[in-house]
Amino acid sequence: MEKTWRWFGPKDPITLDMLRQIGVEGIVTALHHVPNGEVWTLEEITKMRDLIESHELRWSVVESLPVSEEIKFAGPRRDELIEKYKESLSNLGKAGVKTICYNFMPVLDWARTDLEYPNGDGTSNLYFNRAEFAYFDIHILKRTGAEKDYDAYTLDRVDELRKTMTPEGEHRLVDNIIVKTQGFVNGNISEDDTAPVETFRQLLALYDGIDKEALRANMKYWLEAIMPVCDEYDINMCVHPDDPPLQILGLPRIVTCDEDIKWFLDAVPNRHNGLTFCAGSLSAGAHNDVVDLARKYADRTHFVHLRRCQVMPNGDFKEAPHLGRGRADLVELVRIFEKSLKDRGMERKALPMRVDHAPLMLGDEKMGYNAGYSFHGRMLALGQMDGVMAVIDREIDK
Ligand code: DNO
Repeated sequence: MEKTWRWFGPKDPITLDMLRQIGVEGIVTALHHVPNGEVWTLEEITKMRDLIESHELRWSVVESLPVSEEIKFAGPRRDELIEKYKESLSNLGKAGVKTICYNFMPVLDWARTDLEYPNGDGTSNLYFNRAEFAYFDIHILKRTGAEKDYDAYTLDRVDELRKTMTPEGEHRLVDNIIVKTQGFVNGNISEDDTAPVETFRQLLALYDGIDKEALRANMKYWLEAIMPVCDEYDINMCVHPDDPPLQILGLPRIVTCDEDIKWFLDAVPNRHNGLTFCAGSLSAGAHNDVVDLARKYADRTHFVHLRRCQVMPNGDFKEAPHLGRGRADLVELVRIFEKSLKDRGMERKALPMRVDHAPLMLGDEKMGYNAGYSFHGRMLALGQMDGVMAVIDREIDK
């Protein structure tokens, strides 16, 4: 696989020159300054591509070209926004950037409650505490009927939490769940939103009456509309699984498991309609056998995120070090993807892979990086995955 790295553009303190030094081959980025729903012009795309290429790297993947909420919930501006999306796609195609990651999660791009959960060795990772998330839902968001979505054990934990929760604790939860994790991914809420909870409630209301079937129909409608452009420019679309792959906040989620993946691939049976195999997100669902999913869907996978989660008996999950304890066997996944490329007569570099979230370590915590995107932690993980790939490639080529 091609070794890529998520880079947040010219303002990223981790520079392209630094990335070349650590063996990165391709860049994963987006035009983060273009507001969600606006067209990515050929001029802006070319500027970014040329900047990357001037450092002898290539722009391998767009992560993400965001799908506007109105496309997801089928609002009145849906067709207009789809036309804009198609224009952005054809501009990317003209510039030769042909792997596009996106997600179809309503409102919330991804969810964590703790961004610096101590690992006990001086490093920290991202963490999802189910009880804290339920507390946010029930006592901060005050979503009608929220209690019904949690089991008795989690509700007991919420009651315990309530006894010790402080205003600062509540603020931290809001910040982690809907501000810090969302702002930098072109989310709906930005760091300077003065009333994020209220904005968030309004966003959730947009999905009143949209169930799983309706969201699936909207995804199919959207995919069918954009496939002709993808065919014309040979663009591979790859949806990111829902993170975590669970139903949350009463919202429908439709990329969570084997049946969901099969559904969207079959609904639009075009090889340009594919998957971002995010091992981390999939492994956060105890129902997913991640290795089995990789075997099944390797040939429709256009982009790989290597990461693994450890799921606790109480429903919490923790992001584990890449070669540490976790539910996705990353060595086996590398073997499956490398072998699939070989079996299909494809170049090893034809499939971009990036290490995903990694620990904060060795001073990362002071750098203000976007949540999950440390430098030292990711560099270590990339070195580990690079080593795994080298061994697997030798094994496969024997
Ligand atoms: C978080 C990421 C997501 C991902 C998008 C893809 O770290 O995994 O924000 O980039 O969901 O559209």
